[in-house]
Amino acid sequence: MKILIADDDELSLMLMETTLKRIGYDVVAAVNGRDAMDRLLEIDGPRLALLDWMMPEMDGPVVCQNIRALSHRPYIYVTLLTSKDSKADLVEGLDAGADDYLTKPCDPEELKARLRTGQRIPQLEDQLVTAREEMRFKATHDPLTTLWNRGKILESLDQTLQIGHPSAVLLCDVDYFKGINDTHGHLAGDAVLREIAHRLRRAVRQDDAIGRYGGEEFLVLLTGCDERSLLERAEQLRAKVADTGFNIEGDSISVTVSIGAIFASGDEPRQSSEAILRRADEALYLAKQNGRNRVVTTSAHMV
Ligand code: GH3
Ligand code: MG
Ligand code: MG
Repeated sequence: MKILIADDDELSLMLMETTLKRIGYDVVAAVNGRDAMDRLLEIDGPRLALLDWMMPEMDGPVVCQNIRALSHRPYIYVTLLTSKDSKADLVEGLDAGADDYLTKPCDPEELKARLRTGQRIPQLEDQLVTAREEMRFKATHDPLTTLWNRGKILESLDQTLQIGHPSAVLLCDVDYFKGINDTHGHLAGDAVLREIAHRLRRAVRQDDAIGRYGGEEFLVLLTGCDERSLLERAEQLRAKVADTGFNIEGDSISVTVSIGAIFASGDEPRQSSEAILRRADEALYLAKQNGRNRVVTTSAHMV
C-alpha cells in the first residue's frame, strides 16, 4: 500500500522512509506541507499519510484541514507526527481532521501497529465502494446478458424521446426460440441469448443503447439515426445475428431475429414511449407474419 511521509527535516524523512519501506510500504516522500497536498491529491495517490506537525508553508494540521474540506474523494487516513505532547495540542490536531498521532521519535513496532489499524479505514471504504458499484450495476443491468435491463432501457427511451433527437427504436425478437430451448435445452438457450447480446452490442455505436426488454426480446435505441439509414442499420443488426452459425455444444446452429423498426423524428409532437413501443410491436408482428428473419419498418408518416 502507498503511504505518504511529509517532513521538512531531511534526516527524519530519510529514516522514516527506510523504516516504512522495510515494513513493506510503497513510500511517497514530500518535503513540506504543500508538496504533501499535491502528492495526496494525485490520481491513485496515497491513502495513508504521516505528516510532520511543524512544516514550512503548510503545517500538518492545515494539510489535514485542506484534505477534509475536499468532498467526493477517497478517504485518506492521516497520522500526525509530533514532538508536542500537551493534550491541547493533540486535540487541535485531531480537530483539524487527523485520525491519529504519534510522538517523535516513533517506536517502529508501534508505528507498524498503528498503520496496520489505519489501513483498515481505506480498505473498508474500498469494499463499500465496490459493493455500491455492484448494486448499481445489478439495478440497471440484465444478469444473463449484462445489457441494460428492461427498466433502464425504457428510461433511456423516455429520455431520448424527451430530448427530441431523431432516433430509431428497434424491437428484436428471436425466431423460434422455444424450439431452441426444446431441442438443445434451457442452458443452450441462455448461451444463445448471451451470444445475440454480444453480436448486437458489437453492431451498434458507442452512443446507442441496447437492453433486454423481455425473455428473448431486445430493445435497441439508435440515437441520431436518420430515417434514410433506419432500414440499413436494422438490416445490419439482423444480419449480424443470422449470418454466422451459433456454436452450441460443438454444433453450429442457425439463429435469426425478426425486427420491428420505428423512426422517431423528434420534431413531431412528443410521442410517448408506450405509443412508440406499440408501433414497434406492430412492426415486429408483421415481420413474424411475413416469414421471420426480416426487418419491418414503419415511420410516423407511414402509420
Ligand atoms: P417466435 O418466432 O414467434 O418468436 O417464436 P418463439 O418460439 O421465439 O416465441 P415464444 O414466445 O413461443 O417462446 C419464447 C421462449 O423464450 C419461451 C421461453 O421459455 C423462452 N425464454 C424466455 N426467457 C428465457 C431465458 O432467459 N432463457 C431461456 N433459455 N429461455 C427463455
Ligand atoms: Mg417473444
Ligand atoms: Mg421469439
